[in-house]
Amino acid sequence: FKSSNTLFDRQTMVHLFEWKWEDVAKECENFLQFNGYGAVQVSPPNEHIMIYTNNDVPWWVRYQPVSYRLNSRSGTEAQFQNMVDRCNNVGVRIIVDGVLNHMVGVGQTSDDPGKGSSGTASFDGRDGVESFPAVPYSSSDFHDSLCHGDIQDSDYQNNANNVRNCRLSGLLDLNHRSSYVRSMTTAYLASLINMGVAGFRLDASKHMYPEDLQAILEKLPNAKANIFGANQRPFVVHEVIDRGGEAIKVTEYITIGRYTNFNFGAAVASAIWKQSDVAGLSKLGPGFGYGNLDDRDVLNFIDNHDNQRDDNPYVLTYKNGDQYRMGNAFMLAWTYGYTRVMSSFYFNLHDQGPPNEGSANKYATKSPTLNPDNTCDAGSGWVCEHRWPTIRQMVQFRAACQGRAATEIVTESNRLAFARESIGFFAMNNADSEWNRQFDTTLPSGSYCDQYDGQLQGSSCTGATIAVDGNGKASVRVPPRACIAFSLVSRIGDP
Ligand code: LM2
Ligand code: CA
Repeated sequence: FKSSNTLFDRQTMVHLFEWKWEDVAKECENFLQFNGYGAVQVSPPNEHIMIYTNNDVPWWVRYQPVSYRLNSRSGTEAQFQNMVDRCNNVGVRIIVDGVLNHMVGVGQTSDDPGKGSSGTASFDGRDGVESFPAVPYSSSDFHDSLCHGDIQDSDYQNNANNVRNCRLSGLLDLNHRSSYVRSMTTAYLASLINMGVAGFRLDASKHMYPEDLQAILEKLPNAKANIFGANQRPFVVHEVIDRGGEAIKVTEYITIGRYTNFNFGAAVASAIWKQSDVAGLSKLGPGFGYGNLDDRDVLNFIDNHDNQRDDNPYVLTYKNGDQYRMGNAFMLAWTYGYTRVMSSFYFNLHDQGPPNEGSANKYATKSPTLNPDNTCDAGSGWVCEHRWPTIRQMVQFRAACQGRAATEIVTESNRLAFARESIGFFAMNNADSEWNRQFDTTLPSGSYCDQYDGQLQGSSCTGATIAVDGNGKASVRVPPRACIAFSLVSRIGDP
């Protein structure tokens, strides 16, 4: 379950949070395939509750399944299949956000009565009723007999069973010890694999026993051979938040896939905020602080859809502007793990949903629109970090440098530079003065265009150019609080 199932030269996935299937399909065809992106993590495709509040539909309705039928705010089953096919046709894989831990919340408010019908499915999630005929699940499929209530804050430190058997913020907790629940969840994931998806981001894996997940995952078919080749297991990344000090640890999950490494974004943010030194990021990998396991165990990312919404995020987000660019650039230049780029919509409030077409159109999700420079038009409400010139070029940089070690590591106070052997060179200057020095870039002689703040357009460079001599040496000026990146991809005058 560890292999990303991406093409070899496409080594980053992007989370197109809340995008519609038709828009994802177009993005695969028009942009992702040309910019080194290997896969898209999509929002949960299953039927979910709808809540209308504040002239909006909150984004988190997607995390309250009412059935495993594929009708969601992002589109229908036919549109989902069409997206999978079109993305696979251009070599971009689809990773589904699988919500297996729970169904809906028990519902207490007039906005959220906990029952109703959504898409094609009716449901009644009220406490004790717990009926989901479109799966079907009934009250005996949930954990009420083991725990009838919510996970308490203290459980995270000292009661792993409660974290797995009690309700996560009021959400009805499925019992995956039951062979029936296992068979329903396996069937759901298997149907997606048979539609051509490459794998899963499993929501709330911390809240499910690894042995139950293993039983569910073991029964899955291989990824479709006509797309992925023979005998390929689906890719699985478990969402497990473990930043130390908790009863449940990421090590419990590494035999059944990768885990979401929340320690990575935390380390990068603290370095860029100068709570630590970016020079120390030269050790960011297995053994760096807590929770950074082997290369093949981790999915690394700067922020995700949850922690970007924290009151005072401990990670960098699009709201940090240039610092966010630096963080992503480092992640993509560095050798560690499989990487994921976040792609957001602008928000002020935690619950705010994606850009929508208003009440007359039942708050249907809007499509992103583009500026002439191929970034997303902020007026459409989408941030599209994955299209920011720096980020998209660093994704290409990463793709080009795949398999090459980080060598010639140079550190100074608040500064870090390294080469990706004979393919690329990266320097990050988090100090307040220019970093001007000679480096061994390991690159063939030539003239290179900076991919961090410029880009190669035909044979001209819109940013700084760097001359590498016959010994691979170059004098590089890295502006304060910025990076420089160049690679064979940005060699000027190459055919
Ligand atoms: C996750 N990973 O483990 C998701 O990444 C995260 O986004 C989900 O929370 C969570 N687990 C459950 O899948 C989000 C959101 C919550 C929201 C839930 C369910 O962060 O705020 O909870 O989805 O939609 C909402 C209300 C909450 C209420 C609950 C149940 O915000 O106040 O609790 O529904 O009705 C009474
Ligand atoms: Ca659970």
